[in-house]
Amino acid sequence: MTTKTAKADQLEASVVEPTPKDRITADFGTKQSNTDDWLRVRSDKTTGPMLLEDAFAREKIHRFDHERIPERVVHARGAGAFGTFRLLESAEDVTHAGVLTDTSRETPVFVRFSTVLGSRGSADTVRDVRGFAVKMYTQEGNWDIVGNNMPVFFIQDAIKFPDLIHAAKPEPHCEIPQAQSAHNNFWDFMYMHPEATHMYMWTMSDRAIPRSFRMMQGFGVNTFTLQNARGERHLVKFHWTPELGVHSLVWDEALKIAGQDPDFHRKDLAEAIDAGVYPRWKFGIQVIPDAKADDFDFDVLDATKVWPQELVPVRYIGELELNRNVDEFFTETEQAAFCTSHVVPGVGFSDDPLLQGRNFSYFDTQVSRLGVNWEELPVNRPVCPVMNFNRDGAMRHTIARGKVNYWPNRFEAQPPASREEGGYVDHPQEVRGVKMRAKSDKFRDHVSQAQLFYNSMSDIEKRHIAAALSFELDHCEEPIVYERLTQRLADIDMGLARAVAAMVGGPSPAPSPGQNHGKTAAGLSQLEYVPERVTVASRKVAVLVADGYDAISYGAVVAALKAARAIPVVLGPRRSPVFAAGEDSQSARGLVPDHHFEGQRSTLFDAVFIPGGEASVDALAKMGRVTHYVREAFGHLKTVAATGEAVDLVRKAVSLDGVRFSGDGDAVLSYGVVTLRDPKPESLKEVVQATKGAKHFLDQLFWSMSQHRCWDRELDGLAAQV
Ligand code: HDE
Repeated sequence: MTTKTAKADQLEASVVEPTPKDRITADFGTKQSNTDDWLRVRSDKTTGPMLLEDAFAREKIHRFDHERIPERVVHARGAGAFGTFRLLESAEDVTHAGVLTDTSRETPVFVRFSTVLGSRGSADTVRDVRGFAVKMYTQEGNWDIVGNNMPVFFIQDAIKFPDLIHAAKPEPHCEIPQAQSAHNNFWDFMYMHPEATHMYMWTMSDRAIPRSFRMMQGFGVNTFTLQNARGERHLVKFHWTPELGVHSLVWDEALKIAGQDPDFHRKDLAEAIDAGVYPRWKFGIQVIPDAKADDFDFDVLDATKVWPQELVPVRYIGELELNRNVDEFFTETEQAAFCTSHVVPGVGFSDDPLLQGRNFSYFDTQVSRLGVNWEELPVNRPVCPVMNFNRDGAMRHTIARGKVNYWPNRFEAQPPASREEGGYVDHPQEVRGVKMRAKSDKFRDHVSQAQLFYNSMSDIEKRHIAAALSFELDHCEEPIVYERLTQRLADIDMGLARAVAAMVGGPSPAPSPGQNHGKTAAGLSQLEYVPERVTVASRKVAVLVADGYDAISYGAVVAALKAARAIPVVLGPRRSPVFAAGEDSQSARGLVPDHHFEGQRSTLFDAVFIPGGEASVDALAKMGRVTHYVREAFGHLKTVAATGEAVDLVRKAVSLDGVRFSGDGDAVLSYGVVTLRDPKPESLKEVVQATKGAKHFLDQLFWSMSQHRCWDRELDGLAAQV
């Protein structure tokens, strides 16, 4: 199902959908009778030379030779989808932008998510920032919010961007490593730029390994402005908060998925949309009136700082939904081009020195990647009329009728629009100062917010940050890099610095002259972002079966999962029919698993369920891959569920004293392991109320899955090394 929007209608005009009745032609339209053999001189015995005369063969090869365009210099790997933006509450007190004041509108959007460092063919699950670029096709023109899944950035001034990216991308002498920040140059740069301290605490947190694009926040990062009809200007930050909560992979899982399914995130997005579980985000704004810009300890134009929610609350006013996959990756996702400078009346820029530089960079990069007429490409075209006297250039498509191509002209044709006609009017701003290469003094504090972020993490998140830093610095073989960096960590937290130094080597860090201020702020720990209601929608559950499985518990659990829009995926020893207890090929058609055990690893699922059945469980218990499945899922803190005989299989696989298993008849949820030894139909009735402390098997299963991971398993040292 697709949602009809003005953009969908417009794109339809560019769509070609060949039917079996169509015949292959050359690009110039002539039908071709043979597209497989190059024209050549053949004798009875020999295949002779090929003829240059074969225009069709040459055209085919020429077109192929030029299929690639330069990949994006950063954010090369990404995936996108179309959707809609709905305004739930007018923000007319702060802006006159139609898209933020007219609650009756549905604005079509295109969103592209990306990693930053890797090439176009790199893996999805690497540790990295994720891009979150939104193009709103508004009635007043395109508005691009080109954001990330973290609210701050590494640098304060755009002039540093080439250095940052050179240091972070593969090293110049060997082009190693691909899509990784774990190398000398990256961490050397981080040390040399104390302003990066806050941001690398974010990239070392679980935010850098999201479970799904659908489960991460988005932030505009830079400080933009909004103007209302009275001409008053406000500074603003943009937020996208996912309906499904903010969730991450665990590191071991992220590493494995990079090999097992490098397309994990792009598949996840496309599959969820195809399944009709449309991802949604709330849209929020943080607003500071112009007159209050100086009221804060930090500079409100500094992109290495958040605006703590205690000081500037987030006001949620809209909703974004993605509901249509692209028809063709290259023409839509790859040719999509975003520009921070694309804004609509009512939205403007601040003097944020990173934003000012970005406003120059994006248009420029699109010209080298796509050519000067890139805004005419179907995915980039506004849905409102475009009229001006920009002309010509490579690949111009528009045919502009008329005698003049300049303004003013004798016909008074196509004059600029007045404010009343919707013309963009720049906010009049008084500017004074001394021309020099320096920013305001408030830009100099690089530690307070790094501390604020670290202090606000839960214990589990702090552990993960220490582990991530230990992994990354272990990849830096030059002592000057890891020793200086661990000393820098002492400015944030002494315990963290010492723990990392003990892992990566070098002297134990000396105490920092500064003190940790001890403050925390809301909204920084991702564990705060839980869905408003218990949901398992779009969660993937591996259901492991072999011949002789118990059809009753299988059927009840699978049906309940499907009803809740979770995605059960059946795995068996082979992808040909498997029979339930009491069935055989004479009496039944059997169940054809979606995959065999070697085809899909546990890493690709959110939970594992094994129904009982004596013969099935006997067979599964003898397969090392199945034991590994359960151990690995347990080690990755996922819900593991079993009924009947499978309870013992799970008990043996995880072999842990800390996990309490069910007695006869009871359903027990312990450390995210949900078991029911005696599965009678009445004990498997549909989900009643999945809440903490629920007694019923399906309620326990759903509750446990909705929690994403069982963190207690890790905190109590039960998670097996996998
Ligand atoms: Fe970008 N960035 N960036 N960036 N950025 C690009 O534009 C740049 C920055 C972001 O899905 C490039 O079209 C400079 C911050 C995203 O197509 C390029 C600076 C944030 C995407 C560029 C920054 C971003 C890009 C490369 C420092 C978060 C992918 C290809 C001043 C708010 C958009 C392209 C997509 C892409 C320049 C910093 C986000 C070269 C100079 C901060 C999501 O123009």
